[in-house]
Amino acid sequence: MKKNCLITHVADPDGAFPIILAKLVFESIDVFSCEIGEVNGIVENVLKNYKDYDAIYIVDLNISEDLAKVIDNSDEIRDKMKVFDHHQSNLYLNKYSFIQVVDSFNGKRECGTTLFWKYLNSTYEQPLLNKKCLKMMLELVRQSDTFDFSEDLKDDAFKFGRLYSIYGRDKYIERFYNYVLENEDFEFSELEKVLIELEENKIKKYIEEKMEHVLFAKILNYKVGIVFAELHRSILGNEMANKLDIDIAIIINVDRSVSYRASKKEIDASILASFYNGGGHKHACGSPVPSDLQEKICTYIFNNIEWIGK
Ligand SMILES: [Mn+2]
Repeated sequence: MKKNCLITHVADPDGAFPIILAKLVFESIDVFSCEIGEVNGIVENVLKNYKDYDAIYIVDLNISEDLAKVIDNSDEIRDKMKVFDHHQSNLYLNKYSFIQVVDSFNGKRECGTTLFWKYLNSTYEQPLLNKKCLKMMLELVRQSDTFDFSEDLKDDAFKFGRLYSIYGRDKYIERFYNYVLENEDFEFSELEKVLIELEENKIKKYIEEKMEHVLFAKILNYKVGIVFAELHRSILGNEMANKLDIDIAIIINVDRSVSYRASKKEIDASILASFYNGGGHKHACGSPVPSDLQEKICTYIFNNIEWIGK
């Protein structure tokens, strides 16, 4: 029997839930989790072994147009590829038959997980996909990923997102995969409620501290606030965009990438992200950091530095 392949990202629950869904449906699955900047490289590697796979799914990420063209030129590879993405800046890739970019459907915003669920549910007979607890968790992921909140679920959506950092990615996936197998309704456990409260206090402190270190500048005529942070980038970005007198909040994670957040209607932060080789949504997007950034910082701090191998 052949395997399936799933390529998704490590950033948030919208990259984790596709793995849970795939585990519920497929017996054998190879999972590749990556950063935005790594997608094309990972896909190119996977394609070297495409004959091993029945299907190759890419969820909540997209590939470059050059790579899309390569795939489109091979009937054999194209038939195996399926891309599910909800990022507006990738809508133009819909011209490729194997790429599906949907921002919203019937007035409801989609996320990578919901698009993948719809595909799996309409293609495979797997009753687990329709369990009440799973549908509730998918809705919580969708709301926190798209900020398309409903009054009754907004709090729970935030709380469910907190569990991603509390458990850590692997444990989070394990916990909610097992949860679907063992439960009908979704409910936070008593322990989770306590942990969420502790985590929320910790995040509040972290955000307050970061807000004191914002640098103000202009880039491409946008008034920006820049901060260095590795954690809670979405919450921090929204806090900055809403509370500071800026057009775009920029959060640099030296290890990973740059995040952009905006809240004003007339501001499209993805223009700035695209200018620096990234992309995403109008109000939430990202771009890669230069690969030699950390070396450059070290050289700037330590003018006598000499590099030695590992
Ligand atoms: Mn997403």
